[in-house]
Amino acid sequence: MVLDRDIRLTILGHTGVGKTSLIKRLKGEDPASTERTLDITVERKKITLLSSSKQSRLSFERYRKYNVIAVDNPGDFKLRRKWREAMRKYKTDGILFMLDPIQGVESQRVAMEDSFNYFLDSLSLDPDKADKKARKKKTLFYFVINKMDTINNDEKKARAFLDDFDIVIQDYKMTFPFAKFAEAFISVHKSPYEDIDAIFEKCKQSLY
Ligand SMILES: Nc1nc2c(ncn2[C@@H]2O[C@H](COP(=O)(O)OP(=O)(O)O)[C@@H](O)[C@H]2O)c(=O)[nH]1
Ligand SMILES: [Mg+2]
Repeated sequence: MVLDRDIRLTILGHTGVGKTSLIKRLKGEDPASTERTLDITVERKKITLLSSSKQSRLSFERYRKYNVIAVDNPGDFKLRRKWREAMRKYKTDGILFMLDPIQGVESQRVAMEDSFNYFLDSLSLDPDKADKKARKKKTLFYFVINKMDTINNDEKKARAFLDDFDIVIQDYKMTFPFAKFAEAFISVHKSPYEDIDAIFEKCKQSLY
């Protein structure tokens, strides 16, 4: 009996938002030391979600493990075509798009637009076919605001920052009517493990 399930995520976002740090945290490594990411890297980690211990002993969910397959990507604009390559190669269940409230909005909005276009390209290089596939596609778009410690964990401030991306997010919603959308406010460096885990918990809920 196979209990394990996969959660395949592509981690995208502008340079320096904390993509690699998040993956390090997921793997239980110290996120404090990261180096510039120059290529696609695939990280795998088998996790037991915190909610599983609350399940009945008779429930499969209690014993189920999730293989998180996290595809880390470089954020520099010159390396961004790798995003499409990553999604074509590793057949993602969804995109985890990270944002940094202390970096400028403009460059991050461009990254979000690139993420939209490259994801569509990964469905088909024919734009019309890609749009058609997008209309039926069940997928997940998770917008994660990182570095909450730098804005005193002010969620109101973080929401106001996220509002600056609303135009693009609305386009995602129109293009992918069957997609699930989620948002999280974390600090990879400071959040307790439960808050990091909650991201993957929500991915599970959206995908299964
Ligand atoms: N203050 C703060 N800095 C962070 C946090 N997460 C990541 N960083 C820092 O942001 C920088 C870029 O992180 P990195 O993971 O390499 O970003 P990437 O380019 O998106 O992979 C590093 O100096 C990290 O230490 C956080 O939660 N709070
Ligand atoms: Mg990186």
